[in-house]
Amino acid sequence: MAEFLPSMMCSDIGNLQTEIHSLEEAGADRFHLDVMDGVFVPNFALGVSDVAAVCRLAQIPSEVHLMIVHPENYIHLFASTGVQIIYFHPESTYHPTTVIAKIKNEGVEPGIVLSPGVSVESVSELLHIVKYVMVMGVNPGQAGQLYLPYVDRKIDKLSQMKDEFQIRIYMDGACSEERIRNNRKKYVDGYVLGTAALFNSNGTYQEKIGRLRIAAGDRE
Ligand code: S6P
Ligand code: MG
Repeated sequence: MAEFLPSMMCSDIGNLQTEIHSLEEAGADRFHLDVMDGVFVPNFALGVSDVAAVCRLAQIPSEVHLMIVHPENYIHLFASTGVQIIYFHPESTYHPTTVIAKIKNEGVEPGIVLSPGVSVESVSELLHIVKYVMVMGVNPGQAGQLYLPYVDRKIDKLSQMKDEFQIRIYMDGACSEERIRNNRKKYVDGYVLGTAALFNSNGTYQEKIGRLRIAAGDRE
């Protein structure tokens, strides 16, 4: 069954508790929490206290997506919030394997995020030591962007490596109902849901996630 990961930077953050509750009722699997520093990407999103608040209020697990330079300096800070997975971009640090080791030492699952311009080949050594691989369908930094179709090739390539490396593949950015339906035959384990499928449109979260389950082939 595909996992659905609402991107909370797209939610109504002023009503966080209600949003969390409605999304959990609708069957969300994990909350996706974007952290931006204005340097690695030209934007700001959630901060440490927001991440901690979601972890405190939620029944389901959360994951943090660090879009910051030198993530190695902040692993302890984010691990202390209670997140289950810490994702970072390998190109945001000189030593990605040190970041992975730091995350593991905190008892948290490490994950890597591949921006559209980052190849599978350039992170192949890391695939031996992480299980969670997030492929971005847009450049990091903004919600509401158009999907970059050349990313399909990366999904196909990673899918072929899935058994060998025992990885789980996720997609972040422009994950629409149509994209989820088209990916049925691929090996994608889950989708970050932002404005393309879940937020800023009419209908309840229950209805929308229900439709996405059908699109993913998990429900008739
Ligand atoms: C983007 C960020 C994402 C977005 C989400 C937006 O830098 O990492 O997690 O919040 O993907 O989704 P959408 O459907 O608006 O592209
Ligand atoms: Mg993200």
